[in-house]
Amino acid sequence: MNKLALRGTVWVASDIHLGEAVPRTARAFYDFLEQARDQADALILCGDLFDAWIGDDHALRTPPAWLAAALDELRATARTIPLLLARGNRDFLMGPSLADALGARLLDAPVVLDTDAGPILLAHGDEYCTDDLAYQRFRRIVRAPRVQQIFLSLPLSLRRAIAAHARARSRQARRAKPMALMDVNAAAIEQALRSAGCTTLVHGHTHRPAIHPLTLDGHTAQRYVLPDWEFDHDAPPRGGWIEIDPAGIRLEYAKTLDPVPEGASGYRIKARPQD
Ligand code: LP5
Ligand code: MN
Repeated sequence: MNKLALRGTVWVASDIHLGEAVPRTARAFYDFLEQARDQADALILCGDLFDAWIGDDHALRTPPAWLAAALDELRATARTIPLLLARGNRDFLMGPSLADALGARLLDAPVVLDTDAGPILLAHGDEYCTDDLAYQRFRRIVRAPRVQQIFLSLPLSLRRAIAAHARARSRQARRAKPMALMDVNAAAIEQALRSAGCTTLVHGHTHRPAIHPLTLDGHTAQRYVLPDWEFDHDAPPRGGWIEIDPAGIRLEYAKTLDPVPEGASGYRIKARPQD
């Protein structure tokens, strides 16, 4: 099991799903990044930062405007505090070229974080949806190094078409799946915590933010689920993160500001003392 020591205040977010059709989500996320630079000692983005990632080359050679803006914001953050990127089921193809271009560090999750709030198992979370056999089969295929090597060797246009097809198939498959099937499996969670020697798990992916107490071999444990970010389509808007520091672990949600400060998204992620 990978381990990483991170001292001080660590913020963790996931499932922002940045893409060209979510400008308000991007704006709120950039507010979040600005505040992370002010208030955190390190930031971990724990998967599905991007709605789909088809290889570092397209991003670094000719990024579309939305992606160039996102890369600038991420680069500015990595210049200020350590920025760690873990992969999700949409952006598992993020690679070292992207990390290097951002000044960020790829984080090979699941990972045990040694923090001031104690040891924490951190994962994107899709690996724990073990009841979803079709997804786990898909995951095994697309995580295979040879499959990725072939995919990344394809022309960009073909990669875009395959990703669009996979997205369409996934949307269609999800409509036929019961919600419970697309959640984490309790036994998988217990096994993961037991193997990691942890009683705290932080993950995203399910878009079901919550703090779940559980009992693990007679000990109390907690499972924190990170919020997804959506400020463009659904109401009410949603976003949030986990804050880890010597005082413990807190699940924080984006708060809508009224009145909206000039030039801001209207969703001050965390009220500063002067707000
Ligand atoms: O992503 P989301 O939220 O819709 O649902 C996920 C699971 N689906 C996925 C698939 C992704 O959305 C696909 C987009 C990836 C883009 C980048 C990579 C492109 C290809 C890379 C090749 C190396 O993750 C969904 C879960 C759900 O979470 C809840 O946990 O249920 O799983 C599925 O829907 C899987 C389906 O059951 C089967 C999907 C078949 C897709 C066939 C694609 C063929 C092309 C693959 C090329 C190798
Ligand atoms: Mn996900």
